[in-house]
Amino acid sequence: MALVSPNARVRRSPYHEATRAAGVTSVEIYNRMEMPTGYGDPEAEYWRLIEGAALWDVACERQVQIAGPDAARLAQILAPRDLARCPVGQGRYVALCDHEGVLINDPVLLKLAPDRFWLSIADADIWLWARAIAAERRLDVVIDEPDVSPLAVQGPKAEAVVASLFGDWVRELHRFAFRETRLAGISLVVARSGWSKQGGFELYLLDGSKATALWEMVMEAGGPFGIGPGSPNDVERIESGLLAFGCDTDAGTNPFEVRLGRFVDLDVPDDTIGIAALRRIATVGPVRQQLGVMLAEEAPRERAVGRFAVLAGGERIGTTTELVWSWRLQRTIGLALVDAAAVPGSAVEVRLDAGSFAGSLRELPFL
Ligand code: THG
Repeated sequence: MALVSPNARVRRSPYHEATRAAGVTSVEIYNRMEMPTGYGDPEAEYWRLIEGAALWDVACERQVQIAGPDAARLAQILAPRDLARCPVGQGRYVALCDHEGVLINDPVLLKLAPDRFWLSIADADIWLWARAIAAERRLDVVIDEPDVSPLAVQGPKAEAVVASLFGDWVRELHRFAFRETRLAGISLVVARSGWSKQGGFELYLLDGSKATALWEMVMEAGGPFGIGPGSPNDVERIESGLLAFGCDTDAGTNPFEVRLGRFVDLDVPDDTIGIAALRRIATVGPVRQQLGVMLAEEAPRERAVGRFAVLAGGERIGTTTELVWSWRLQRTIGLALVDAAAVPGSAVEVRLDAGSFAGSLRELPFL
């Protein structure tokens, strides 16, 4: 197993011992923390997510906590989505943008109290941004990273697993709704969320020293449902059209290009960062769009992470961002950022290291 050299800049997840014991074989670095990415059998891990229940260490989804009298104001300044009617106990998927309307993160925002929010962030330093904006606008808030470590239970059987631990009330939670509770003395937040379209929950552990205990309790409760270890799954997320910030986006991507327009409210207050730029882009239309790409049947099973040219009629129209082999579709599929004029269904050519392959553009999601 390739190991990351230990150093204080790359943090270990509090679930480290549990995932080691479960046989983790690879990790990536996300928010400067190790995130498990595999346990040695990608296909079994995929089918567990599609048909059963999977347990993911996603402690790297760190929480940027905004607390204090101006917390709600700062949240609205940072997020171009109307938060005025967001109730306590509800999360919202938000497209954080810079002043030019460029996407800088796509966190789940959780409203814990009228004056306390978490931004459950994707891979980028948002505490830095939030503190700078708060200081420049002279807001009365405290911004820090609390000891909170999400553990995801995903898959069609996740609800049964989580209900067996916490009770049937979890079945009533709508997407991104959450509740603070305890499990055998462990404080946590239970939320209906997770980076898959197979359904599931996230348990935000509020005390990292209890990580192994929590992992083991979920594994035990999940035993009858065939639960097993897994990790955020590239194949499922591409089939389902979920965005991977930093993978599908670059330093110029705006939310409209990557299908996040439905999470942007153009009528938020004028002091929301990026809103003027977003209104302009919404008027003239984005220049690129995210579409699926499916390689022809003859193309090899490919996993290609990175930007490979996509051509139509010999002209370069954009790049792929990630290609994977889909076990359900039995094709190599992927995501691409292409000219806004490109049409789903049309033929393209994708230039990979292994050669040039024919394919077609597809509407997202694939499934
Ligand atoms: N859970 C938590 N934090 C996270 C993630 C998570 N932080 C990083 C990253 N994932 C954030 N990105 C996403 C991307 C998509 C979704 C959730 C988090 C998602 N999207 C659905 C969609 O786009 O169809 C639903 C959105 C909606 O209907 O509001 O679920 O996974 N804690």
